Amino acid sequence: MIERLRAAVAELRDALYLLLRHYLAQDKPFLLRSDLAEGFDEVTADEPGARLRSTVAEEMIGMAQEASLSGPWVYFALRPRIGRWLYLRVHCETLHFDEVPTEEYLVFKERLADGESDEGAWSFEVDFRPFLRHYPRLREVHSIGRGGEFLNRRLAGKLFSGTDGGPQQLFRFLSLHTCQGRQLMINRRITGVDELSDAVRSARDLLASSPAEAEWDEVGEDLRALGFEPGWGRTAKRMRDTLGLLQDILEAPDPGIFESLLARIPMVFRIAIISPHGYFGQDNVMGLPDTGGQVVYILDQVRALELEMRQRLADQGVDFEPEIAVVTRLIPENRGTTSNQPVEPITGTSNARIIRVPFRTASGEIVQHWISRFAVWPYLERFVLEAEKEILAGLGGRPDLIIGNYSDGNLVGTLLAQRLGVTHCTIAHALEKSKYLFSDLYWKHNEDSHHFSCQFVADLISMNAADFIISSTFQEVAGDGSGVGQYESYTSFTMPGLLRVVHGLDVFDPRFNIVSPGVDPETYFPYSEDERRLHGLSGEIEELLFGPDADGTRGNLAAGDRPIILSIARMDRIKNLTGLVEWFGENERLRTLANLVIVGGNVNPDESSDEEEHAEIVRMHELIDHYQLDGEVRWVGRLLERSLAGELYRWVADHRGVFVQPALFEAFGLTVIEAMASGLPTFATRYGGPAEIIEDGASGFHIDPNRGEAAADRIASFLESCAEDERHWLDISRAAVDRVEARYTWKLYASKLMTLSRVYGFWRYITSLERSEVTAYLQALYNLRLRPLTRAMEE
Ligand code: UDP
Ligand code: LCN
Repeated sequence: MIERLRAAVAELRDALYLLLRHYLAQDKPFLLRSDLAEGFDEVTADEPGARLRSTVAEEMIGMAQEASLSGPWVYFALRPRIGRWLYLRVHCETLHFDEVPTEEYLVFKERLADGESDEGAWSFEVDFRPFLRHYPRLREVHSIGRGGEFLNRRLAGKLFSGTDGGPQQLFRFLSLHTCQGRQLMINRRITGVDELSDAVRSARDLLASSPAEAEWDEVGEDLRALGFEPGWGRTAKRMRDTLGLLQDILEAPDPGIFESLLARIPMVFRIAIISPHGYFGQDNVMGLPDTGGQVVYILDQVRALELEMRQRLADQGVDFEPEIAVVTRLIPENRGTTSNQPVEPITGTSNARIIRVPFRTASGEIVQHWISRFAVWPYLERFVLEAEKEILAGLGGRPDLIIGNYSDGNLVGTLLAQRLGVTHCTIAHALEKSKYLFSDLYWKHNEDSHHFSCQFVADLISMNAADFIISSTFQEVAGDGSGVGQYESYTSFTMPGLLRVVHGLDVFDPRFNIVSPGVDPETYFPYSEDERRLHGLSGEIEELLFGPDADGTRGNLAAGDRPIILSIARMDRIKNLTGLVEWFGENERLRTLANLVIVGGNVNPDESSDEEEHAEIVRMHELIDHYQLDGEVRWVGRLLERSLAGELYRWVADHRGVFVQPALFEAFGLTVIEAMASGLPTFATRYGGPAEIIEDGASGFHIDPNRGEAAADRIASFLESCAEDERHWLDISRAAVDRVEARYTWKLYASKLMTLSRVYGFWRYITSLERSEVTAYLQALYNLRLRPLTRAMEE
């Protein structure tokens, strides 16, 4: 690129000069992708600028994510392809282009944001590249997020072909497994690989002559004499199959067979899932501050994991009831929830429970009230120590897997996993860094309210410490052709005066795995499955939609026969419910076609304790007044129980309505898959997960929340075409249901996660994967950067 740019300068000199002057004339230190594209369009509207069209200069602007400007210099951050970055600078007088190292680009940004100072010269620079030198790395974009698959292929090949003594290592690994003090898989009679091969042969012969359904009681004694223990299968047939997988591997290793064998090894009996912030409970918590989809996700995840673990153990003939603990914060001032109870069994499971551990002050007193997720940092170390004891006692032993959630849970998970030596996975749910523009560069501006200093350093630590990372979508990791992925935004960034991250994360890292969440099929199922419907709730739904405008609701739908445009969300600014009301208010066509129903927030601003929510509530009232929407909008300011929400989606579908998710950005968007699973045509933001969940025009529609008019027009045109021909509605509805059934189910999720935990658990044992070096570096980062920050918050 740089050579082509240099070569083009002679011919395009005037036009390039104009473009750069145009950018500099905006007098802003930073221009975003959209600003750069707009500027390019303006300059190229006439000659001589028009000569830049279809040249390398246009290509460069097409790749640019950002420019940093301080005359005469313009620096560009280019993203030529997903996950690949290139930094250039150009002198606007000489038009000389140079490629610059990442560090230099970051230093330039720091100067623009923070002014010239000597501080920059001594900045704490973080670079994880040296640790990755010998670490396997993906090459192809389409492999991103399929790390488990890749790692298994790559390492299995290496392990069994080289001098690493693969069979010997596998033998040692098989001898490791126990359950409640009982040996599993192989016992001490087998002392080496050759004996193992012989014993496998004999055991398979023996099992071939046993009845296929014979269990351990019948064949166990003979197998034990050969050196085997339970864990190979419940029935003789399955034991023989599993031994066959091992035999194949010892004969001629194949990564696929190897993964099948690993997936069967009884390795995961107990799991600890960490989610400290917010009100974590099973009832009456939705809509309380910091309490949303993450809670829904974890509770559904637990149920699915328990089923999957139980099934896998049973299939392998291991008699153990799996144990799962969700570890969260105990909040004495519980606001009508169970958040003050130390232990709460999780309904729909046999053995899973919520364990609550309080936050304590430095002097050991229990903190009584809720604390914003942005302010939890000083409490987490003490939480870790207390949680560790509770987990060990509650689970009756060490967990085999720790799953962290969100920045705080991921940090706690990291510290616990290090202390206990356990396989560890992280789930981000929503990375705040990409939600707020320049939240890294101008971190000091939000420090008192948001403490992004702690959050981003914590993210960096746990992302690099995790054995594997679960992401809900591809775009969460690596974005798409035009936008940067949420994880990708940690590749390099700077927080002036705190950290200069030259290389923080690599989206080609094989630790990333896309494992998408699902919907609870008992609650969210298609409107057409009439026999499963909760018909008893229809009175309550009609009251909710059409009952008198009372406490907790605003608006009364005058034309009750129109289809409904439904939106359900917490009332955060980013969810943009007020934006949707504004689009609706502005669009006469839409207003004559449908009613709008908003479920979220609280109609009474005085009942909101959250500043952002309060402002949104006030704005919502202003909009309804301004556009005089009381007869066309129904605002339900209370959160609905799941079963009622499920039936509401279906009721709206019965009446050929649609669902709209208008967020400015949505990390994943559980409501989107819930609505789709109910058969509701869904219009959802093109920023974030929904862009990947929905195939535009086929299983729903993408909308741009920054172009409300176009979004409202698109909804109106769809409703018009459905009024003319119902098949339009039916086609999208069917495709939405199919899409969710094929890709977003908890069953798929649990199966993938259980296989991954075994794959990474195995490789964690077999190779250190350079983790000891990186762990030492992370400990330094933790002690030298994060701890002082969290300590300072306490003073
Ligand atoms: N939800 C609910 N009742 C409500 C509003 C929301 O049960 O009145 C649930 C909703 O069904 C979804 C979750 O809250 O399961 C919101 O998750 P999402 O991923 O859409 O957004 P988040 O709140 O996590 O940002
Ligand atoms: C947090 C969010 O913001 C949502 O986009 C996700 O759907 C939810 O967590 C569950 O992962």
